[in-house]
Amino acid sequence: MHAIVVGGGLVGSLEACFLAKRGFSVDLYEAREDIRLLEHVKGRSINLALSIRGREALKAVGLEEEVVASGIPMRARRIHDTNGRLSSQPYGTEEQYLLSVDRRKLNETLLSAAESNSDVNLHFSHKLLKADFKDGKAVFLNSSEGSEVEVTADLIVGCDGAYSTLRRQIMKATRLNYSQEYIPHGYMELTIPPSNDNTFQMEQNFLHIWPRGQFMMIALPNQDKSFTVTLFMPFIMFECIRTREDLLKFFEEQFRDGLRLIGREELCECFFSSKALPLISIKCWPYHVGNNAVILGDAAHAMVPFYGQGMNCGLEDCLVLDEMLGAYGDDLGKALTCYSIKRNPDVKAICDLAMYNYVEMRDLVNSRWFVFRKKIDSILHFFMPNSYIPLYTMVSFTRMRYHHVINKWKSQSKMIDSALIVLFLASILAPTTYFASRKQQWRLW
Ligand code: FAD
Ligand code: EGO
Repeated sequence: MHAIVVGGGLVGSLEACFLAKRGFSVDLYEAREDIRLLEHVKGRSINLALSIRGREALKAVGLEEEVVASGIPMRARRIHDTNGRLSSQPYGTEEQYLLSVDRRKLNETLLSAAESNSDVNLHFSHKLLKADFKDGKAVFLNSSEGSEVEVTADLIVGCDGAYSTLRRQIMKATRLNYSQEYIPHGYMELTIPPSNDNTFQMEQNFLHIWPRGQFMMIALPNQDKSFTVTLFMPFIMFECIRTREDLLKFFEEQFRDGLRLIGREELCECFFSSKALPLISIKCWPYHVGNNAVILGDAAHAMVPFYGQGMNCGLEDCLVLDEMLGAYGDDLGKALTCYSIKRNPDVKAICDLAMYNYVEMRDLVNSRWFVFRKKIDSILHFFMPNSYIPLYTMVSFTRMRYHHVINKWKSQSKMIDSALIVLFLASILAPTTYFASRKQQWRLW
């Protein structure tokens, strides 16, 4: 059988590997040039946090080891307060850590792995224009030659990101439910360079977080000993920072240690030469049409990045689709229907959790609260290792289905609430009954 994969990003290139393994002959079409041949790649986020779900998907195509070897483990969060004081909390046990991976490097690894299959052909500079699902036809614009190419296939898989063209085509063909939401925050990437003697300027095996309520900053380590810093802030605040003085004053007050590490000159240079990028959350349903097309990754579910799960979820999508193709063999229609039905509650759950985390982190007034909340979590987990598992742990370090995570989290919260009520009542009633019984005794006496 012949499959077309639209998009050669993280999810598209992994999906090509999966389909080749299932015996499909695969043609992958990517709108950009081959990033492996480019000096400079423009676009989003330089590094990403890879966790268990993404790793399991990579493992299934034999790439886990290679990717893990080039990533940097982040074993704990390190919280920076406004005075530059630090506090850290481990993510869990020895095996529970995030990996900071380079987006470009991971994408290159996946493309090369896909290409190494004799039945996979990669076509760069080919942009999907439209698709016709009646006869499984897709039309691409070859931007290097300015010509249009028409291709037919048994299966079209859309991995063309949040602004997916294939999704728009599916919308015209079927009753696709769709909703999107831009949040008030945007993000901007900055860099903490390596020190003069070429070492990391902060400790490397941490996810560094500067929680400040309305805005926040994080930093993930890179292999070249730099850190990529991401500042999340409402667009209106970005717009309020107009001059060097505004910017330096803001950083001086909020991120003094960060400012020193980034460098004043470099900060101003970078801040004023880039613009804040938007964050969008997208949900839709179903993910397939008929028996020949389906969307995966951001094309099916863009989420806000406040859980570090977008890519992990997209890679897990490939794993779930592969499971369905395995179970229903040649009946593509059934495999795609079952994929949509099985994946929907989980996709909805992680989009909601990501949005919930955004609201939660935004409303935490400062870093003290952040640390406090994480302490409570770890204390409860220490005393009830099986019945209380922190939400973050379930999402990032287990492959529990996302919608089961929400259910367990809700029942845990209920349990904690009841325990608190019992404690509260006991603390009122116990002394009262005690004194009441003493009074009784006294009367008898
Ligand atoms: P994309 O990476 O967007 O790839 C889509 C590809 O399709 C692109 O190569 C594009 O050129 C191509 N394309 C688009 N249109 C067409 C067309 N018409 N024809 C042909 N090709 C086309 N996730 C994590 O798991 N951990 C993190 O730490 C994390 N951090 C993030 C931080 C930020 C600031 C942001 C914005 C996101 C973050 N994510 C993270 C999410 C992650 O980046 C995405 O979920 C992931 O990149 C989705 O991969 P994708 O392949 O579905 O889409
Ligand atoms: C109370 C305290 C409630 C992404 C803390 C909720 C997210 C949330 C964006 C971190 C880690 C990978 C990330 C933690 C919370 C990536 C992440 C977390 C950010 C921002 C991120 C944690 C890229 C939320 N994981 N996380 O527990 O360390 O806690 F800070 Cl802005």
